[in-house]
Amino acid sequence: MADTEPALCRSCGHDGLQTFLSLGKTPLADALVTEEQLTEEEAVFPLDVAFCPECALVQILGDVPPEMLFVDNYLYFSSFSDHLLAHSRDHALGLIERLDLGPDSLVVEIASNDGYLLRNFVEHGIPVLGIEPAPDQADAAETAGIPTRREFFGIELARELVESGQKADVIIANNVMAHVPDLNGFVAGMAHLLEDDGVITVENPSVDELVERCAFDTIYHEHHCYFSCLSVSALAARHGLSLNRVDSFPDLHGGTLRWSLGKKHEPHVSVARHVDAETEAGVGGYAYYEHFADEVNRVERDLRALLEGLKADGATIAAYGAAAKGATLVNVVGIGTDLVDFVVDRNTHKQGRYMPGTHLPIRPVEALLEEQPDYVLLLAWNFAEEIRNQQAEYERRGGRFIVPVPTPEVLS
Ligand code: DWN
Repeated sequence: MADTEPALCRSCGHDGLQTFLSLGKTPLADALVTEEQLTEEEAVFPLDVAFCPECALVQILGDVPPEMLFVDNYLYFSSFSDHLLAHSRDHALGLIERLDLGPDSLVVEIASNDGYLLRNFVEHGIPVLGIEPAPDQADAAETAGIPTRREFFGIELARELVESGQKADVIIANNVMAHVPDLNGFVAGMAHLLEDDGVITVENPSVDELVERCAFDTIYHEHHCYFSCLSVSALAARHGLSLNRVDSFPDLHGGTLRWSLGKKHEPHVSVARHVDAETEAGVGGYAYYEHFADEVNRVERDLRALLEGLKADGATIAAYGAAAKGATLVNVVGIGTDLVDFVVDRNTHKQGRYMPGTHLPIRPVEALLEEQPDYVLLLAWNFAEEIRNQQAEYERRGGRFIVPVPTPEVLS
């Protein structure tokens, strides 16, 4: 997009987008740096967030090529969170029971990662198809017995699958619809691939939770969109799909909604409940977002002051979770090795690398007990309970965790 042309809404094409937050130019959140790359210049891209007054979609401006985001060195594996695995299992078992799925059904997951969710359907003898362009994750899925197409999903792949005789009874799209540059092609593809009485479930963190928790760190280049029931409903209707159910998971990824879509208009009472709540809160209007930047500046200021104060008092500080959100936080706030000595992460693919931008070294979680830093900044704050349970010994020895949002604070 040339600088002079107005950005168009990713959903409805409206040309009057209203920018309400600029996080500057930041490196790609999942582009963890190897030792050899430390001296190389990292690609940085603007991170500006806008609201569409026509369809209420919140979105970032500008696109980064998907291959840069999800193929070259994509290190996110879903199976490193017990909480997410349990959530996914509940989701699968609920669908199997509610839709009476069996050996004649087909369940398709878009962005199936390492098979973390589809494995539950395979265990029940239900045919599945994973769609995952990241090679290492696709390898892990196929090793787990999940047939996987290694490409990005869109209307073209949907047409190819239908022409080969495959239509889906269930399409699952968790943490992916927010990630696609061609949003309408993606939704049109799901509608085309879906059986007439089929169900699509889409999960993403909700934009109102992002604003209420000041979770600006969940804004990064792979997250093109930040959805509400209002914007999902408008997007779905454009492709002949009805928003038929909304389920809420406040403790997943900082507040996730699951939207169930179908070709039949059969709205559950949860739809009106959530839409009315969003309307009442003002999620469909610019005023809801216009002071968000001030809140972000407050968190940046207070977090930096907290860390600098602890360091001035001679404390040692580490961090937990080489998360994409952690990359946004350390780069926007400016948290380098002057404040934080290292980051720990359970994902073995991330260990030995460095955070993008500020180059915090990433180590195995055992380093917390080896080094016993005085404080640990929870970059993966969305898994605070799971991590604190896992690191009980660190806290028993006197270590303290810090959460960065909605207000930076040392946990007791
Ligand atoms: O959209 C996305 C969100 C939903 O998940 C993906 N594109 C990328 C990812 O974002 P993230 O990297 O911020 O997500 P997580 O899952 O919050 O990252 C947690 C990090 O913490 C992972 O690197 C795994 C790690 N972890 C750990 O080391 N020990 C996680 C848990 C639960 C643990 O016990």
